[in-house]
Amino acid sequence: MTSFPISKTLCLVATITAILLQEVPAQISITGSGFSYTQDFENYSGTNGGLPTGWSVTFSGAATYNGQGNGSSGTGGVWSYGVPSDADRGAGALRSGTPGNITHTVSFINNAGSIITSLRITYNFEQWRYSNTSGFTVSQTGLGSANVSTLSQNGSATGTNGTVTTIPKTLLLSGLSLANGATFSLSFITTDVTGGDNGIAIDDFVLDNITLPVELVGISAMNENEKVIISWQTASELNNSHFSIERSSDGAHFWEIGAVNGAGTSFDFQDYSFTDKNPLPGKNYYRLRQVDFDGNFEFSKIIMVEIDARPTTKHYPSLATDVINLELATEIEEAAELLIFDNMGRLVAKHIIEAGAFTVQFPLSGLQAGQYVASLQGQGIVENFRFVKQ
Ligand SMILES: [Ca+2]
Ligand SMILES: [Ca+2]
Repeated sequence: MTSFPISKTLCLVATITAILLQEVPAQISITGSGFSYTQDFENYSGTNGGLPTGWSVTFSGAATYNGQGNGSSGTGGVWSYGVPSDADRGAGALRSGTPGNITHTVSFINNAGSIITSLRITYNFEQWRYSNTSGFTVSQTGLGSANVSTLSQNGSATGTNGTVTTIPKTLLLSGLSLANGATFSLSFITTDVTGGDNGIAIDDFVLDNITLPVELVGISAMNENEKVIISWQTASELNNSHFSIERSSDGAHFWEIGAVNGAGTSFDFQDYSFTDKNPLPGKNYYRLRQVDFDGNFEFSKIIMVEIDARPTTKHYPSLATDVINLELATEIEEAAELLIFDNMGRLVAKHIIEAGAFTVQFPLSGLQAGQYVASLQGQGIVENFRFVKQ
């Protein structure tokens, strides 16, 4: 009997996982309210990868890079437009033939440490070759409902082959709420209604006028001789009417104890301080309420300063006959003394106030009619008041 070896066919199924590494375009980092970005494209080669950092280009058709030129060529694709031998370049495109839509995009990231509430975009639309209607349609991502359509240019410029026509475009976007860490981009999409040869370019792109809301960079409070000095600083301000200083004894219920004018709108550091001359014994919680001109407000964080719980006394009557009553604000922790001096400054009576006392009554027997000064003295306590014995 012939035996046939069992042939095992091992099918190695190779699963190939294609990992598509999608390149995230580098973003231009907005670092603060004084930030501005200018791009003149003077070093732009018009070749693949030659755009400045933060810029990218995409094609709806075939990618075509034509290098540098003055607009005399009707070849579709990306161009670094400029007059030969002139250093001035612009990032351009000519929508003709296979490239289809050519889109230049610039991307930014908010690293200002605060939300951005407004910014300005400026650029020059340049026409380098003209045969019919073409232009840039400008769109944005990441800026919410901000309308950037006025940055679009539908090609009414008529410059050709280096006799460039420039149309300055500018747009201030306000009312933004661009979070720290958020990104946004602007895209310049070439449009060509009838397919003629139209060369257009972006040049002298500027992003500036970054405004942040009132940006508190520090708040502190210190006890100086039983007064509390509250200090704070802002890095920038937008429409800042004033700061209201609020105090609380429990950290929950706050009352206004004063106000300090704001700087309005400022891009410089501003220093502020406020002195609470009558802090509460014990814990004092403070916060700032920053109020805009339109009434919108925002609270700072809460800070706490502790003041020694020294007794402040209530005493009555000031026209006394038999007794003086003392009410301490809090129970005293250690025994104190009440010294009574006559009009000549002579010590005429001394009473001990036991630790734990809250209300005390002192007899005035033995004192003649006249004016006296009572001095409450104990650990950390010195408090004088006058009274008259009738
Ligand atoms: Ca330029
Ligand atoms: Ca130019």
